Amino acid sequence: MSFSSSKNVVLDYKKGLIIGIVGKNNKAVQIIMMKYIHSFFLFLCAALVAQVSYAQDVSKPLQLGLKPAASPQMERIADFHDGLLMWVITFIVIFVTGLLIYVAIRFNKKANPTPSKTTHNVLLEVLWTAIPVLILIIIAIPSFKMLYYLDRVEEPDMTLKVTGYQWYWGYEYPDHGGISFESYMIPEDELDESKGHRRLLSTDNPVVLPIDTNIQIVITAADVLHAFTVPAFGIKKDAVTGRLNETWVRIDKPGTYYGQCSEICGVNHAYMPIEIKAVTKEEFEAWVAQSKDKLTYNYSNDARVAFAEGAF
Ligand SMILES: [Cu+2]
Repeated sequence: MSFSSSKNVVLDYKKGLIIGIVGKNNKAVQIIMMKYIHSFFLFLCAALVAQVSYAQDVSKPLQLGLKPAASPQMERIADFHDGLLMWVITFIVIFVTGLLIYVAIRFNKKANPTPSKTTHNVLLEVLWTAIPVLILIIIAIPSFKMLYYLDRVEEPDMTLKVTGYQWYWGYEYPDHGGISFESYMIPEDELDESKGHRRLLSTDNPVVLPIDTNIQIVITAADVLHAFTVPAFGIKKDAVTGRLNETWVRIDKPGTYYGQCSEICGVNHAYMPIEIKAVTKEEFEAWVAQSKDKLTYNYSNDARVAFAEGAF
């Protein structure tokens, strides 16, 4: 093998691999395999490049694992999943597979022609009850800790109210002069790539939120069940008519984040995406200032109550 350049090393490696598999004399098969392995290497390189260039919050083809976290909430969820849970399930899969293989070899009809008639073994029964319980307790302790962490924030800096409708989302900013608007998916024939629109994800009125701020999110629905879900934030909460569910987020970095309704809510369930633009605090204040008149309902609170009671 020559070490003159990394390209040569790869080529020699591939040649060696092919000759090793098909033998020295089969030239035609060697050429076909060379092509296959060549495309595989290209694919691998493309996948690596894609990994880097997709820093935006969009799922990519053949993606494995969870989306990159954009909040401490999602970071904790990912750590819990990739850490403790992955170790536990890997150990269980290896142990059970090993046990099955052992039993199939050691106790098949040929190897063990006269099987034992044993039906009870106290120690074994205690163990196979106690060990799973122990594993569940080990998982439950950090799991409950995290559930309480995700549940609510003690002192929120601001509140966003989300309402699910068939089939769009409504947003209100009670701490910012009652800015409120509705957010519809941009239909496919109106997508504008120059504006960075994404099919089934971009909306006409994206939610704008500041980074590094404890944001309380209260969620409800006005007609049927919906669910407000933003994977990069680690949020998935049911939107239920007549109830106000609560969660919170603290966004780490500016960017555009996407989510979708996650509770089947009717024929256009797939067409009510969530688009959140996370901006710096200064940019958020500027957005609030310019949106106050544009995006605030003109009627007063009394009018809203009258409206809700069916006065008009
Ligand atoms: Cu839905």
